[in-house]
This record gives sequence, structure tokens and C-alpha cells, in this order.
Amino acid sequence: MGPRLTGDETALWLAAARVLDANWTGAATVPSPGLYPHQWSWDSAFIGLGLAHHRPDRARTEFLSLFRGQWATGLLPHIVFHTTEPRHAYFPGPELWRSSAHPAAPRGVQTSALAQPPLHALVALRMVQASDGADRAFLGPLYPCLVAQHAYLARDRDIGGGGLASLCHPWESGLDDSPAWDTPLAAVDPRGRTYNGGDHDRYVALVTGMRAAGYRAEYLRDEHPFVVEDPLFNAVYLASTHALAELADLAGADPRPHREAAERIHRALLDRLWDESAGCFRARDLRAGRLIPETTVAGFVPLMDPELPAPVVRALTDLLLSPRFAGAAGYPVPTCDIQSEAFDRGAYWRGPTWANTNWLLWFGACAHDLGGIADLIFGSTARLVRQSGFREFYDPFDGSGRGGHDYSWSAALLLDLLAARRGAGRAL
Ligand code: 2M8
Repeated sequence: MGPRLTGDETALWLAAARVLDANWTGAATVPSPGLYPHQWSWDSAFIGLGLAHHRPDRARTEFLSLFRGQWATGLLPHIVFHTTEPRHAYFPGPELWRSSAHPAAPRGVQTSALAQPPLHALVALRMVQASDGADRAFLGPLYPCLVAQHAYLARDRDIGGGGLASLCHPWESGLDDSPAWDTPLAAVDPRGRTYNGGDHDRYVALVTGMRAAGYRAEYLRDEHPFVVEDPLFNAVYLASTHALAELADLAGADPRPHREAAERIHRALLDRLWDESAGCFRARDLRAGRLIPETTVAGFVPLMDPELPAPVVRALTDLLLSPRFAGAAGYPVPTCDIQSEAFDRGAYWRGPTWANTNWLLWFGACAHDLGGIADLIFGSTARLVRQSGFREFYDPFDGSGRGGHDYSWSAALLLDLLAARRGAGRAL
């Protein structure tokens, strides 16, 4: 038996569970009431990690609800719309994507047509492990859907041909406004739109371009103007591919294709995105044919790869602990290099600390037995929540809360961190 939670941690646990209960719709969990009233793909994955410790039945329902939105191509869309919501509850709603008019989209459910970081196989494995195997029955229907999700990325999104999945929209990164996307986005023609000015016009123009081309893989490969390879997305893809091999064993399927795929992604991350001179991973702009010279939190997420060479791990941890990231932040880890011109302590994905990027780094630290970093991230995430509640993101210097309130993944990931603590600090 590991250490028990302290009284204060128990209070945090109960508060986090209350947020997840309040945001439960009966079939899924909204990321934040009012602000994000539908189901988001990687939110559901993070939420599943928390629900696995609180309401495992709901974790399974959450996943089944999300995978109802999967397309025949295998694409797991980043939004599954709740059709009971008023039409203008969130922009862009189903009218931008028009999924019901697409032959590969599912019937009876409206979705977007973009991906998000594919954390789902990793979470499914952790759900099974947290339940001591009791969740295995749920794997029967889920396993082929996870395989199809990965097959889509390998078949339609390896646009660079080197083994990594490409993103065709900043929304696919999950770190929407990251300064890493400023340059590739500036090259996109906003097509005279005036939705909100600036980047929003380009976001919408990217979608209408994809939609006009029938969301075809050939269009994305040959013509689409925004195509990048992102270290966070691909590190998550790799971790989930390893998990898929373990799930294959549990499901009585052949794990070898997943092991081979993992080896390919591992190599490609190092060959295509490791920037030796910067000491971190960077995104690659395939249209400009170069690495994007912005250092963001995404560059550390390949720590999730347990086979990362020791000198790479050392360079990453040196930079992570330096005054450019954790070393100068009261509440690490900021989303962007503090010394970069683009850094903004309050702007969406351009500086603040987020619970989900912290969780990914905590997972990576555990994978490399970096106990000091894992403890630092656990401690600072718990402090943020204790001080400011379950907010969407936090000021990295004073810990004040920003964005949405009662934000589901902040609550869910705290549950997972506390559960690991109760289990003696293990990332399951
Ligand atoms: C944010 O993204 C949506 C678009 O998908 C938005 O800006 O409206 C991001 O933080 C994304 O990572 C997250 O999944 C989503 C819902 O929480 O919100």
C-alpha cells in the first residue's frame, strides 16, 4: 500500500470530483460549462484519466461517446457536437464543418474534421490497468477503433513521408495560439474573411479550404497551405502506439505492427524534429521546409519516449529547469520560452501554465525516473489548483487563474496525479 492522501489532498480530490460530476452530461464531459459546451477529443482523453479513478463506468461511456464520431477513414474528430446545444453556443459549430454532407462521416452525429493529439490508446491502457483488468470487456469494441485512428494518421497524415503525423490546422495541436504557428499561419491567405480579424480568419479559411476539397488526403498532401510536424502531437502518438502494442496483447491481437510503428515514430522524432543546437525538439514547417525557431513546451513532450537517448534527455532537462522555463516561473511549466519575444504571461497558449502540458511532462519525467522533475510538476500543479481553483490556465509567475472556470481536464488530471501519489508516485 502506498502513502495515503493528506487531509488537504483529500479536500482537493473531492473538489476535483465535484467538477467532473457537474460537467457530466450523461454521456460525456464538457471541457468547461458555457465556454466549451461540446465533446473535445483530447479533453476526453485527459478526462478519462481522472474518471478512471473516480467513475470508471463514466470513463468508458465518455470514450464510447467520443468514438461514435469516428469517420470511416479512421479520423477521430476533435469535436463531437452536442446537438441539444443552441446553434450559436460555440463558434465554429457544425455549420462550418458540414460533416453530415460527407460520405465518410458518421450518420446521426455531427463532428469537426480535424484530429487532436491521439492520447486515447494510452488512456485506454491506463483505464484497464487502473481497473486491475476489469475493463477488458470494453476493449473488444474499442481496440479496432484505436487501430483505425492510428492507421488514419499513418496513411493520410504522414505528409512528410518520414514516419510522423502532420497537422493541417493549429487546432489539431491542442496548443492553438502557440507562437510556433505564427510564421506558418502568416503564410495562409485569410480569403477576405472578417470573422474576427487576424488569426481567426486564417483558422476559418484553412477549414473552408479543406472542406471545399472534400477533406481529401491528396489535397492535404499537395495543396493545403498549413502543414507542420509537431513534437507534442508525435510524442503522444508514439506513447499511444506503445500502448496499442500492449492493448493488442490484452485483446489477443498481434502487437508486432504497433511495435514496428513505434520504432518508426521514435526514429523520425529524432531525425526530423530534434534540434541539437537548441537542445530541444522543434516543430517542422513542411511548406517552408525548415524547423520553426520557437521554443515552446511542446519541445519537451518527447520525454514521454522511454527510449530517448540519455544525452537528449539531459539537454531537455537542462533547458526545462533553466530560467527560460521552470527556473524563472513560480508555477511551472510555462507554455513558451520566457525569454522569447513571443512570450506573454496571460495570452492563450503563449506563456501561461496549463495542467495538461504539465501532466504530459510529469508522465515523461516518470518514464525516465526523473523524480525531482516529477515532484516539481506535481507540487506546482497542486499549488495552482489550491490557490486558484480548476481554471483553464494559470499565470506562471503568480499562479492566478485565467480563462474558463471549472475546467474538466484540470480537475481530472489532478485526480490522476493524486492517485499516482497514493500509489507511491508511479505513473501507472
Ligand atoms: C481549445 O481549442 C478550441 C478549438 O478546438 C478553441 O479554442 O475554441 C484548446 O485549448 C484545445 O486544446 C482544447 O481541446 C479545447 C477545449 O478545451 O479548447
